[in-house]
Amino acid sequence: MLKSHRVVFVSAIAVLLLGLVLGFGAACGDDDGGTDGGGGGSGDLQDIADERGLTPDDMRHALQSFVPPGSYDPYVMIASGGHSGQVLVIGVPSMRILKVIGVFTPEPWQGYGYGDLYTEEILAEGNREGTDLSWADTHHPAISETGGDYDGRWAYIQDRANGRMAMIDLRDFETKQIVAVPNMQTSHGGMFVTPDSEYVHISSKFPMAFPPGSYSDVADYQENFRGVSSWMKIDQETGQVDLASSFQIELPPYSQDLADSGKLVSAGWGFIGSFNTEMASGGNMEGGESLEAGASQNNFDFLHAINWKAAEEFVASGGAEQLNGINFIDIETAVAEGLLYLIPEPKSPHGADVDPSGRYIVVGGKLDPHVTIYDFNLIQEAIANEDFEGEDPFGIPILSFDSVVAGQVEVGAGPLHTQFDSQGHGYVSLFLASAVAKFTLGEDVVKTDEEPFSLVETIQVHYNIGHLVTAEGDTVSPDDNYLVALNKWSIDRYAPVGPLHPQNFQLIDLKGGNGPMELVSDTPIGIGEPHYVQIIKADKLHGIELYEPGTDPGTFTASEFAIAAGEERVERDGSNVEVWMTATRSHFTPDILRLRQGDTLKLHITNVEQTRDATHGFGIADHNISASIEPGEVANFEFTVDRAGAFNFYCTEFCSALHLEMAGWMLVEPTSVTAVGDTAAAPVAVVPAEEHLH
Ligand code: RUQ
Ligand code: CUA
Repeated sequence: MLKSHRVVFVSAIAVLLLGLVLGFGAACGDDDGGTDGGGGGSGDLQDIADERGLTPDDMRHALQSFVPPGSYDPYVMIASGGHSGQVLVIGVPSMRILKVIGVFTPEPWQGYGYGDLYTEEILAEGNREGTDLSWADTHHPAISETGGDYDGRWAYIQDRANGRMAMIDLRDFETKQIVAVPNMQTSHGGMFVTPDSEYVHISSKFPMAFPPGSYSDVADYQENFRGVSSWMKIDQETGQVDLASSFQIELPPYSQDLADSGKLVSAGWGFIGSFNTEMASGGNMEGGESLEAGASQNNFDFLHAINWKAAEEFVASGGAEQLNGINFIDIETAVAEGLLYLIPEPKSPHGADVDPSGRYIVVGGKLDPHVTIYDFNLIQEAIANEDFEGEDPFGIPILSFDSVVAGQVEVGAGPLHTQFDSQGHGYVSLFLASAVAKFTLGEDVVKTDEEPFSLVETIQVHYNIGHLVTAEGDTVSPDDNYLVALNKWSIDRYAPVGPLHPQNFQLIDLKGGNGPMELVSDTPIGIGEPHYVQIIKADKLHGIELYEPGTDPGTFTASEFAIAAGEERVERDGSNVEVWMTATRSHFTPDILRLRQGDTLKLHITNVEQTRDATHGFGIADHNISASIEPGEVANFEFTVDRAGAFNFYCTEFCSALHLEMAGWMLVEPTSVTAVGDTAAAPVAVVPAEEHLH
């Protein structure tokens, strides 16, 4: 991939130079072109650059990120959509948004949560008892892996705000499952998958009052609040989570933070950072200090090291309890079984990232200018030698800091998250410095002649970077070409669109890991605040072009409600009306639905097309119903018509020349009509709907 990227790049440069020499493009007209600086009017490439005020660097950057019309990006980014509750799909290097996937928030274009039954069921599954959520704060997506490499089958994303997770099928890029994770109110650590997608991990952000469902004052934080680390079992056929085979490990009431999966040498382990080991709980108007101050006292918080493989065996042996439908291992048991250890991490840590070799775990310190790099082999030795510096208030052994640290690198102010290339480099985001710092890991993985554990170079970004990502950066074999900085603030980078500014994704060229890093492009993201993203090689994705005829997209199997053209029918049984409808360019059959006020309508619509992109929408006026019925798909609706009237329905996708004509009527006859002059409502005979229907 890297090679072909280089070939494309080199040939693009060649074309540019050729263009400059030959002045080609002159065929488009040899005039002076536009004088308004708008560009595009004139022939010679240098003229275009001059007119638009582009420097040679700008021109090179344009070529580095340009993907010609009709060509595909070599990479696809699966990005969190932040508090939009959605997931974004973005091409790299063009940074073109390909799709916004409806996940936790209803999405009308995709007909997600607007009457279509299977999507409404998915959204409803995410509601814990007594809740009715229609948003989420999506943070960290995880693409499924085989052998530690992305395999392009499924993606997972968690809801920071509500302790939930969702699964997206990367065949149709649609959400198939939302799980309200038991015993967890908020979430942060994860999502990450284990190297063969055995589990997808999610841990709590803030601890919750335990047992779940109980009340406790935060004055009793240490006694009554707990966090959890959840290992959600992935069904290898569907990619969905099987709650009954999943398990949780109880954690102390610290704020568990970013987390990552071990791989290769560290396979079978997971790592979760934390802050607020002070167990502060706020109270700044009650004579206490704010949470922020209380949680920043200690010089060290704890990286949690979890042996999930051993925990899995413990659960299989029947050792776990049950807590709200999930296998549950309490702290005491986890300690006794050697499943849980703590490792000191300096000053308000953030980020916990395992390098491609699986040996190094890199932690940033929000209030410390260093990244701290732990060695998994040393961690194993310290555990074997019981090299502990004590235990925390919950009896969890704390490994001695000096025995497990491989190195520290001073990288700059506010290090958060680290990504990797294949050359033994880490790239860490510096929130306070608004920069990305590149550093080296241990000598066993450094493939250059740079010093191990040293700062290589830094590049400025704009501004306040949170996460960053390299292509295939969470796998055992990252690529060395692209890095994207996910900046929280854009300040002055875009035309003002009011006081709420977009986030800014900046594409950086890594030059094969050999640097110097070069800023290539800015992309505004005006859809919530994305946190993490992953970038996968596009050729690992196998998105389908069409559904097989009559598919239920919820299960990817044949729908029992599918019909072929000519099989349309209407059946009435008392006040229950069931309609099997087809959609094709450019009509619905039937195109009149005759109902009586109070009827319950079950409507099944099959899109009988098998032409790529021939999607039909379905919207009914005044009913909050919007469906997207892709070729081959069957969509189902059920609702009671409680208002009389003649309601127009139509195809919401511009599908054909006669798309505007692709419409019909839902006629809901009143059950009673008040005649003019009547003083009281009197029932008036209406034509029985059956007579119309059959
Ligand atoms: S965490 S930057 Cu979820 Cu760093 Cu967002
Ligand atoms: Cu079908 Cu427009």
